[in-house]
This record gives sequence, C-alpha cells and structure tokens, in this order.
Amino acid sequence: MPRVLRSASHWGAFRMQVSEGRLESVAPFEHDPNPTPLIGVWPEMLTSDLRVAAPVVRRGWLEGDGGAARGEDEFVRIPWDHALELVAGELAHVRRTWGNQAIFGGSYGWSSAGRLHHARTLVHRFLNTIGGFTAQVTNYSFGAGMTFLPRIVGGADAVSATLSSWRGICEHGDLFIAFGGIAAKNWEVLSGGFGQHRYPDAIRDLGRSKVRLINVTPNRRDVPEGIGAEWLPLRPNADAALVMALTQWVLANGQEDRAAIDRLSVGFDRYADYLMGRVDGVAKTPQWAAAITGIPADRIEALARDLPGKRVMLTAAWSLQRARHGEQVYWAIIALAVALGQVGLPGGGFAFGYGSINAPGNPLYATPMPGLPEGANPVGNAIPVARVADMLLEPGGSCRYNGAVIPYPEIQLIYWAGGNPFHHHQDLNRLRRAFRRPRTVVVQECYWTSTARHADIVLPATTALERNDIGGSSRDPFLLAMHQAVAPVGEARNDFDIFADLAERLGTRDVFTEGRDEMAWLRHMWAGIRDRLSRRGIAAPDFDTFWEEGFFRMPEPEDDHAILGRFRAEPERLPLATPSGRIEIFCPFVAEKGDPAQPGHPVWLDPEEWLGADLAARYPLHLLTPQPPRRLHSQMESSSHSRAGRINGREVLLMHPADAAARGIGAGDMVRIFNGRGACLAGVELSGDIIPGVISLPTGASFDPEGEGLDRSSNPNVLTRDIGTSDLGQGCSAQSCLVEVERFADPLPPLRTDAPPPGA
Ligand SMILES: Nc1nc2c(c(=O)[nH]1)N[C@H]1C(S)=C(S)[C@@H](COP(=O)(O)OP(=O)(O)OC[C@H]3O[C@@H](n4cnc5c(=O)[nH]c(N)nc54)[C@H](O)[C@@H]3O)O[C@H]1N2
Ligand SMILES: Nc1nc2c(c(=O)[nH]1)N[C@H]1C(S)=C(S)[C@@H](COP(=O)(O)OP(=O)(O)OC[C@H]3O[C@@H](n4cnc5c(=O)[nH]c(N)nc54)[C@H](O)[C@@H]3O)O[C@H]1N2
Ligand SMILES: [Mo]
Repeated sequence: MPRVLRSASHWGAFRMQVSEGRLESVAPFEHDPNPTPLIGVWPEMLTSDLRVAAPVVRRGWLEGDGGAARGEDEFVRIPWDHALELVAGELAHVRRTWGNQAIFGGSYGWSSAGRLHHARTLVHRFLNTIGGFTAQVTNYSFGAGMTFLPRIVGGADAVSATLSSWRGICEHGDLFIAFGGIAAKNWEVLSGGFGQHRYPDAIRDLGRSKVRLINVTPNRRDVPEGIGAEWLPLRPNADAALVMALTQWVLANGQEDRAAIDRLSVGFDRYADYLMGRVDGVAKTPQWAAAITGIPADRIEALARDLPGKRVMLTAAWSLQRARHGEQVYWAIIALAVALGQVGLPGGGFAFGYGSINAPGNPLYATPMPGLPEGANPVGNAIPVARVADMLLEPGGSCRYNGAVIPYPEIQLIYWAGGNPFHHHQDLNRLRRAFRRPRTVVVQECYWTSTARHADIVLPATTALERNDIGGSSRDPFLLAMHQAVAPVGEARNDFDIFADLAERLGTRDVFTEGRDEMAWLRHMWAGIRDRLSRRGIAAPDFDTFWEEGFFRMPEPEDDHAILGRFRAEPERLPLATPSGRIEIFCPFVAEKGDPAQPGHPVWLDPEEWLGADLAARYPLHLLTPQPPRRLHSQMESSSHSRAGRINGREVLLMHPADAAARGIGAGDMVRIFNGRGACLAGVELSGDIIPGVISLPTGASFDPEGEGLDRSSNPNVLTRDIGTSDLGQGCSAQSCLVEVERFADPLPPLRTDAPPPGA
C-alpha cells in the first residue's frame, strides 16, 4: 500500500485521505499550481444516492414490450450472475441471428481518466473478441475539423495536438485574435488525467506581454476581465464572413504576402476571385460582412488595416466548427493566415483550440500514454459519431462522409459504457425515439444518467477511485499513479472484470485478458512506457518505485514550436500530406466530394438556423450551448459544486437585459426555452456581457422529459438540431439553434432525475 494515496480525473490529479475504508477528503496534487474545486466533490459523489447500486433489468424488457417504455419504465434488481447470463445470451442471439454489425458498440464518451480502465476502449476490445460491432469515428469535440483539416493541411494537429507554443505567442506575437475567446472554464479539464492547470499563468503571461488580444465572440466572458482584451461582439455562426471580409480588404489593398501565398499554398487565386466578387458578383467586403455579422463595416476595416506586417495568431475555439458548415470558418482562417504570410511563424499563423482545453500551447511533452489495444474489428463499418440517431431511425439508409458513403445497418443491440448520449447528442426527443427501436440496450454506468434510464439492462461500474490505474495526457508533464482508495461501492464491478466474465461466457476470456489481471496489466503498461521513454533518453523508475512515489515528471522539452513551422522552413523538402504537398486553398477533393454547395475553396454558406434565417421571425434568439463551468459535461452534475451554480435547481441562462425586458423577464426568474423540437427550464441571469438576440445555456443538465413536451430539467440538447456540419465532416451542429424564451410562472415540477428510477 503506497504511503500517500493518489488518483486523477479529467479535471486534475489529487491525493486522498482514507480511514476505515471511507474516503474522508481529497487534497490537490502538490504540483498543480491551480487545482479546481471540482476535485473536492469526490467524497460525496463516491457514495452518492445516484450510484447504480446493483445490476437491474427493465420490467417491460422482461415482458417483451419491444422497447416502447424505455426511459419511463421501472427496473428489477437481479443478481450479477443472472445479469451476465442475460447480456451474454443477448449478444450471442443477436450475433447468430443478424450478425455482428447489428451490435452498436461505438459507445462515444469521455469515460474516466486512467488508461487501463478506460470504459470505451474496453467495450471495443471486448466486442472485437466476439467478432466486432458497428463502430463510431471522430468525436463531438472537433469532428468536423479533424476530418476536414487533413484535406487542407495534410493532418489534424492544428486542432488535436499540441498547438504553437504559448511562449512563442507571448514573445513574438503582436496580435492574438481569438474567435470564441479563450475561456477560463474550458481549461479545467484535459482528457486522461493531468498534473497542472495552467490557465491563470498562461492568461497572466499573455496579459503582461505586448500582444493585443481580441476576443471575437457574442459572449464577452469568453476572455476574463482585467487583461486588457478588446471585445469584438458578433452574431454566432457568422465568423467565416468576418474572416472573409478581412481577407478581401487585405487583397483589395494589395497588402497580401504574395511570396508566402505562392510558396505555401495552391489555389489561392480561385478563392481571391470569389472574395473579389468575380465569381458571384458579390465582393466579400466589410460592408457585406457587416450585414451578416452585425459588426459595423468601419470596425471590420479598422481591424483589417491592423493586420499586414504584424505577427498575427488567428485562433478559433472548437465550438465554432460545432455548427452548420463549421468547416468553412477554419478554412477561411487558414487562408487569411496564408495571405498574411503568418503560417508556421513563432507566435503567428493559425491553430485551433487555445480556448478549448487545458494547456494547448504547452511544451511538446509527448508523454507516452498507451492504453489497452482495442484489437481489430472484423465488421469494418463505422458511422460518424453524431449520426447515431439517423442510423437507428433509418436502417438500410446511409450518409455521406469524407468522400464515402457510410451504410446504416439495422441495429438490434446497443452497448454503451463510458458515455452519455442523452447528454451529448442533439435533439434528444428524436434520440429517445431512436433508442426505442433496437431489441436491447445495455448500459454500464457508475451513476443513474439519462442514458442508463433509457436502457434495458444496467450494470453498475466502479469509479476510478475503486480500482488501480495509470493516468496522464500527452500535453501534461505528469504520469500519474491512480491508487484504489476504497472497495467497490454497492455491487459495482470494474468494467474490465465485467467484460472478462462476459467473454468467459462467450468463449473469449483469454483473448480479452491475455492472461493478465489489473496489476499485471499496469506493470505491463508501465514497462511499455518506460521502454518508450528510455528510447528518448529519459530514465523512468521501475514500476514499484513509480507506484510508491505516485507520479513521474517528464523533463521540460523544447518550448518553441509552431504549427507547420517545419513546412514553412522547407516546403519543398517537407511537403504536407495533401495531394499538392501544400496548403489547399482550392481543394479538388472538397469540390468533388464535399457538399454540393461547396465550390472547393472557403465559402460563406448560410448556417440555416441562425439569426439571419427566416425562422428567426418565429424563434428570434440564437441559443449557444457551451461547456459547463462547474463540471465535465454531465459528470458530477448532482454534486454540491455543480448545484451551487444553479437557480432553483436549474441551470443558468445568460440573457441580455433588453431581450429579457421585451419578454417581461427579470433577473432570477424561471423561464421556459422552447422551439419546434422541445422545451426546457432555466433560471435567468441578466448581463450586457452577451449581445442582444443571443442567449447561452451550458450543457450537462439531466434530461427529464414529460413525453416530448417539457424537459423538467435544463438540458439544452432538447432544443439543438441533429444535423451534420456538412457531408464532408459530419460533425455535430449543436451551436446552430434558434429558440424563444418565456417566463415560467407555474410551480417548478420536481426532478425525477434527483433519485434513481423506480425499482433500482
Ligand atoms: N449542445 C451541445 N452538446 C454537446 C456539446 C456542446 O458543446 N453543445 N459538446 C459535445 C462534446 S464536445 C462532447 S465531448 C460530448 C461529451 O459527452 P460525454 O462524453 O458522453 O459526456 P460525459 O458526461 O463525460 O459522459 C461520460 C459518462 O461516462 C460515465 N463513466 C465515467 N467513468 C466510467 C467508468 O469507469 N465506467 C463506465 N462504465 N462509465 C463511466 C460517466 O458517469 C458519464 O455518464 O458532449 C457533446 N454535446
Ligand atoms: N469546465 C469544463 N471544461 C471543458 C469541458 C467541460 O465539460 N467542462 N469540456 C471539454 C470538451 S469535451 C471540449 S470538446 C472543449 C470544448 O471547447 P470549446 O468548443 O471551445 O467550448 P465551448 O464552451 O463550447 O465554446 C467556447 C465559446 O465559444 C463561443 N461561441 C459559440 N459559438 C460561437 C460562434 O459561432 N462564434 C464565436 N465567435 N463564438 C462562439 C461561446 O460563447 C463559448 O463560450 O471544452 C473542454 N473543457
Ligand atoms: Mo468534447
């Protein structure tokens, strides 16, 4: 037993005080300069009433109701052996009768920190041992970007990897234009577990530097006060038009860097023709963009004037591409960075996500974090993550994605472990209809989430604190021991053991476990980590020493990198992995295989549901649904920390006072937010920090529907639209959503999601 017990979550590392088998308290990791209070909720959440206490099965499923009552039914507790028999039996039956593609095991979701017990990896690994499953590709975070960027710049590093160094920005930068800001709340988390929250230091360094920071967003709070940021408010989903107008001004005034354009890109002139109006007769001038963005033309022109000759970093939050045609704004930003000659320079160019997660401009630690291998999936069919409801509702149909046609098989069994689609997906009333289609839904969960409530068989899973693991992230310097603090709560079992026992019943136990138990796997993983480090000349201790010390810190590497820096230096010798070897401002692949409306260069495409739409006459407010400040998605939603940020148990809707006054709404009032897809409740905060016509409600509240009418809770995904960003990226379009708001004067309905479902 180590002297100090340690663990980690996606919101940071911590130490644990345990006495008599109980977790008494949690203290921050001693090397975390800015720990989040969210670690403090672990003692209450570990034994929360909302833990799934025992295996359960839905009564209607036992009676063969075909799924109609999913989400409204009661459950029956059953012994573990019986539950495992039922699940193994269902899997065997579905495989035999319909084939493995009828099992949907994509299981999107963040699961927990720790690489051995990563639930989503484990469900994939298990299902692969029995012949595979219909899978999911990309993610909700930056699915459009990660699919699209390889076509344009030959890889997705600019959205998914370590970005151009923060040090370079502070040292060399003149301007930092942040579309969607760099919000403090988003730096609370990093996937996998990590040692250091860097936001306060990073933002202080930026504030003290000579860099001029421009916060381009409908919500001023996307950059904190006190660091001298300028706020450039605009309508949501209109950023591409602003960027195009800046580029048009640069070209119209002969201020572009012609040498850089020729050296680094192809097809720029076709885009220039479009910007200058030579294609459709409309020049994309500041006046043109003013009508779309709501920013006065002279302000756009003034910003454009400030760009040439300066070291400019153009960055956008991931949220901007979680919108209809979200690919276009990233492409337009890349093209402007090319036109200004900034690509690949320290502190300049483009990079996506400084405002989206902890420490994106960190040194290149490349901390090795091998997980368990998933194995090969013989089914070979994967849908883009956000097409899940389409697939369930349209068996035999298909979608277009990244130049291919993806078929939708008829799904008979859904297996979800480590994700919460009734948190993450759009248009939840539609998802609910979709979830009622298959024969069986199996969910492994620690908590009674909305997804668990929509399952037929729910198996209780341990949290990270009830097992041993290793955590870490490639962007953080710490490898972290995650010690088991307490025995499993209730009848919870580790996902690993659940799958091993299911594999046993299906004849694949040895393939799944490879003969290793938990500690044998951790020793094996550590040996791999140590080996990889030693090949880089980094000496890590043996497993027992690491386990006792509780963490290993990577040496500080070179801290002066820039996205596409090497390419810029030697574009001939180090071409990009695009057909032309250069940045494709005109991309034949996109022209041929993308949306029919896509000519092959960045283009302004109407986002359909936005303030410029006809629908705005009926639903005149654009709803933004950002990440929540007091939790990770739906995780820890019922904790005291999350609840402390609520009004009457409901999430807080940020609204401009003028919009509120026009509707007779006062500060602190309860409101109903609604559109043609659904309705939910929230408490109102009034502020001039958000522009008129735009409101903001964070994600992560439970989903507690009264039929398809009101969500008694505050889940914004009852309102959002379920449509891909485009036929190319098929990311989710959560940020393109129009609604109306009215005062809710009725007594507040009690939340059923505050307690486990009946029978559980
Ligand atoms: N409207 C709108 N919707 C959005 C977004 C948005 O901006 N707007 N953002 C999207 C984005 S970027 C994302 S990433 C998604 C996030 O969506 P999800 O990743 O699905 O959300 P989480 O709440 O993190 O769900 C993880 C679930 O795993 C469970 N879990 C944790 N550890 C374990 C474990 O060890 N075993 C098992 N079996 N379960 C475990 C947790 O209890 C939790 O229910 O949401 C997306 N949805
Ligand atoms: N505390 C906390 N942090 C998190 C998470 C969490 O759940 N909790 N989730 C993590 C995950 S999974 C992800 S993917 C990242 C996501 O990171 P982001 O996508 O960057 O996060 P969001 O909060 O959705 O959006 C950031 C801001 O973009 C602005 N915005 C929205 N639409 C537009 C637009 O059209 N134009 C402009 N200019 N601005 C717009 C909103 O005002 C919003 O506050 O966050 C991560 N960080
Ligand atoms: Mo995400």
